[in-house]
Amino acid sequence: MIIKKVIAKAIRDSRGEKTIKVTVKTSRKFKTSSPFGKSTGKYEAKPYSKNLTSDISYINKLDVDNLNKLFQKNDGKTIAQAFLILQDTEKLVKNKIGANSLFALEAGLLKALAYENKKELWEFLTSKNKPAFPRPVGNAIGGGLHGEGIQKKEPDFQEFLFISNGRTFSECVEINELAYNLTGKLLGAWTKNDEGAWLTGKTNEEVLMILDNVRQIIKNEYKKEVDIGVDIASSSFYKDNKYNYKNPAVDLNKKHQILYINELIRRYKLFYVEDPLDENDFTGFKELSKEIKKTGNKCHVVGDDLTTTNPERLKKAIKNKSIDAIIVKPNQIGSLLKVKEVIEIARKNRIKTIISHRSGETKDSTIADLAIGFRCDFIKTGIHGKVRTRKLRRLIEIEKKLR
Ligand code: 2PG
Ligand code: MG
Repeated sequence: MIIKKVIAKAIRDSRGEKTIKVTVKTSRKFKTSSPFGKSTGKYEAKPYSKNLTSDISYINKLDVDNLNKLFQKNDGKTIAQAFLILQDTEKLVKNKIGANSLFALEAGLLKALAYENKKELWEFLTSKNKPAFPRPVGNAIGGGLHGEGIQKKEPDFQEFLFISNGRTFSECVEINELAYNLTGKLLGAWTKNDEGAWLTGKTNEEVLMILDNVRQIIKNEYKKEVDIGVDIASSSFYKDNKYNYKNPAVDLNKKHQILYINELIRRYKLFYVEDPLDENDFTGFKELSKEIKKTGNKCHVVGDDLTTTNPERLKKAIKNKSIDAIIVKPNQIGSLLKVKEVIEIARKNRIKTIISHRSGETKDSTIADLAIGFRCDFIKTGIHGKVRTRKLRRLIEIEKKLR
């Protein structure tokens, strides 16, 4: 494979913020753009080395001969070889670019290598494994930092999620859409946030009651199955050792936060809680996990800001028995080698993986290919809006190809 050029430029994400797009040019062009988060975890890698402009200028000045030398010793015919190329690329650009840029560059290189091998990215990554489809985790209602509901009131939890269970991926997507539309009607909602999630002034519990209702309707009238989850994103309202709820106003200490979340899990049969405690509180996550088991409920305790797609933080979470599922956002860490490592460590330790979009998204659908290629258990994205559904459509396209 011969790289003719690598081009980086700034584009706008779905929130109008600037982010990076990288094009790797061989006999064809392979494009990848990075998303951008709003509620970023404290332990995420820096998106850019200095800033977006300096990363763009570094990539545009990259001497492609140095990259092409890597292909002389290694033709990237297997996925193991391709990852060795990424390893050498990382040495080459070390400390010169941040996580957003590194992800876009590495994904571009992998897509080009896949093409050289006459494969699409998901196929190349899947290698000899039988492709498995993730379950979609769909964002239906926004609150917290993703809020701005009626009269500037919103539920304190950042996301209310539907996780459908169907025979095929396409059916899962249909069930989530149905749940989303029913929710909009029952909420009487007419506005959405930038993830396409409904906005409301209702409290967490009022919302959960509606979602419970939607689940019942789907079960009784449509004979389909959907689970409910929440992304509490609790670090965004944790201050001075308290969880500062606004709607309604109440401060909870760690012990009461654990009791409160456990009670919500019991009352609304929650299947999934993401970041229920602060991003530094590995033991708090563990205590909640224990409480859930004690009450005999089953609910995934998911790390996002806690783990930030970082192998070392995941190992710490495993040691502390903090979580049984992890969010994987490639641009939280940048390196696809580390993304792969995180997923492998998770799988070895029976931790479910949820590859995820960011609040600021682009039309890029690389995470859909990665979901199949890395055999993720779930994919989290929005249910409504082009930049969200593109990821879902890509998976439906792959499903059709495999039929
Ligand atoms: C999250 C994400 C995705 P952000 O917390 O899971 O909605 O938000 O991209 O703002 O970090
Ligand atoms: Mg999150």
